[in-house]
Amino acid sequence: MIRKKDLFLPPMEKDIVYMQRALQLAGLGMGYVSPNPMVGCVIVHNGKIIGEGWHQAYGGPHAEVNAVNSVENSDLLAESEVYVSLEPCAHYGKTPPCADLLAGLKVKKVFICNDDPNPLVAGKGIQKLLNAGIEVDSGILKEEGLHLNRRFFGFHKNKRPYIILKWAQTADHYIARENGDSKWISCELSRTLVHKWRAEEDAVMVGKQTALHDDPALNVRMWKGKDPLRLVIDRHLSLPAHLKVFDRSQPTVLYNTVRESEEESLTYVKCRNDNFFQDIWDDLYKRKILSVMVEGGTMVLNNLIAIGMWDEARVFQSNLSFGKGIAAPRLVSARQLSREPIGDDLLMIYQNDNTWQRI
Ligand code: AOF
Ligand code: ZN
Repeated sequence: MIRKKDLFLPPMEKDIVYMQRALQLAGLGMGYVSPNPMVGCVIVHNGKIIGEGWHQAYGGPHAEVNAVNSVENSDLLAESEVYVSLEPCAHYGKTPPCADLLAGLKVKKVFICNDDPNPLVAGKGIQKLLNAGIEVDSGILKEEGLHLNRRFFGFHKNKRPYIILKWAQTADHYIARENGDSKWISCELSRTLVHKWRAEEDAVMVGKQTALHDDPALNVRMWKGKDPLRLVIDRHLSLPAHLKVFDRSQPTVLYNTVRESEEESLTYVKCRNDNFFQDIWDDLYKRKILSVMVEGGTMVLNNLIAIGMWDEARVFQSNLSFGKGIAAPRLVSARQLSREPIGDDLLMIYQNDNTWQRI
């Protein structure tokens, strides 16, 4: 919470601090609001925060509504400044337009972090505020906002999900032993973190070999959150039915070149052999899947790296050495964003410099 000290901040610095808070609140929606963006809102009266809110669940009230409802003395609203991390919406969707709400309250000024790429909103939300005589300042902490909602912005711009590659490698850069066994390279804390990530992304993907040899459940067990959509690549539909990915415990899509069908929570999507991945992204775009975490194996990871079809990579490096085995993927056009210890491992996060410019 920002308290007394904000009274003494110069204007620009105060705007940054309040927008930082709006972005922090927005982040609380992670894993619950997709395919909507994460949005936070802070209402300030005379240098004091009098209301806060964020978009908490898909289909639920928007950030501005929650923030306005949290204000105890609504008489203060007309004298208040509003900091919202996304351009207030201008359309009747699951809720009425937030721009109308703020315009009706006749708030003093609205500070915005990012414009909304949604064609129903883009520019129209700001215009509604201006038409109501409300001052608008947009673009505050724009880069931070783009990063927070990189899945949402990337999805709308590129018309495909945001793709996160994830793998664990040994200190000597092997992803598996010679027999394909890749279990237990990373430590328990790293594996827990992967479960948190699964709850944050809309879908997780594995290739045939990983589904077969590791038999992963691809659900969220070591963390609290929703299970992602499971995506399995099995071009010739040769995977045996006893595998966990077929247990119907959570929605699963099998991408193949053989058939198209839907039974219970198991969906088969037929892709063209020569356009396999593009067909997958097109299908996921239609399903409004904003993000996919690719959990292996080596072939899928290497294929995606070779065609430059990834946005972010999260690589755990353990202190084990195998001496020989299957080489870990090597990223191309990668820029390291961070490097931090996770238990006994080192976690390195990279972004793809080529696709990042397009977000
Ligand atoms: C806002 N504040 O907190 C969010 C906004 O279906 P609906 O009614 O929930 O509308 C979803 C769209 O509204 C979404 O695609 C995006 O353009 C915008 N999200 N806008 O003013 C919010 N979450
Ligand atoms: Zn809204």
